[in-house]
Amino acid sequence: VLTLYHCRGARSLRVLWTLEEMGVAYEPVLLPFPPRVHAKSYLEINPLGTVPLVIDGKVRMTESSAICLYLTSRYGPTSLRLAEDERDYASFLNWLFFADATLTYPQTIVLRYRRLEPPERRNERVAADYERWFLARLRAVEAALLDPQFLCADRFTIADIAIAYALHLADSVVGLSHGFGENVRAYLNRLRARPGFIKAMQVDERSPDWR
Ligand SMILES: N[C@@H](CCC(=O)N[C@@H](CS)C(=O)NCC(=O)O)C(=O)O
Repeated sequence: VLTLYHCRGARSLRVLWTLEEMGVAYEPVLLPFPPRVHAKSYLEINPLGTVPLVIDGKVRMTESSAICLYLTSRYGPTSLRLAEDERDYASFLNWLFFADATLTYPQTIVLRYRRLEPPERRNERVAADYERWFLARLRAVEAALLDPQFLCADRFTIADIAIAYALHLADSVVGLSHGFGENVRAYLNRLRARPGFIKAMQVDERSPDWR
């Protein structure tokens, strides 16, 4: 059975949510955050020290959006994925990559330099710069949701999971939801009401708390 290494609130929630939406069987391994400090033996399995890590037979993956894409092809067919000949396919791929590289990464800088570093290493100027950077990029999501309920193809897909996780992180961990527009706020609330998200959060809440 597929194994998912997860920490509370981490990007591995994207994978957890996808597994729950698809009804794929998995075994969660719930680690304290950051594992490289609080679960040192994890470095023997994943030298990067990061979550997610998915082990599925001979397959081993560490990038959250790529894992979601893998699951939809390996365990599909599923409406969570767009086929290459669908009209919004390019946009689907773009949101999937945008989610981590553009919307999640700057938040990790804010979190680190505002909260995680010891007080003498914190740097509010860096945190504020990256907060502004994140909120400026978020305008692309606000604009894309002006009309539709979902980001592509008028249906719920892993592009929504990837982006909604970044919004969930901003709201529940980093504390940046004051910058959300109305469309983004309503979208996140809608997606959080999905049974798949609720089930994923039940597993997430069993993970060690680090906040
Ligand atoms: N781009 C990767 C990033 C993975 C990553 O950095 N995960 C964070 C948690 S959200 C982590 O494990 N950090 C612990 C560390 O850096 O020691 C992804 O999308 O999965």
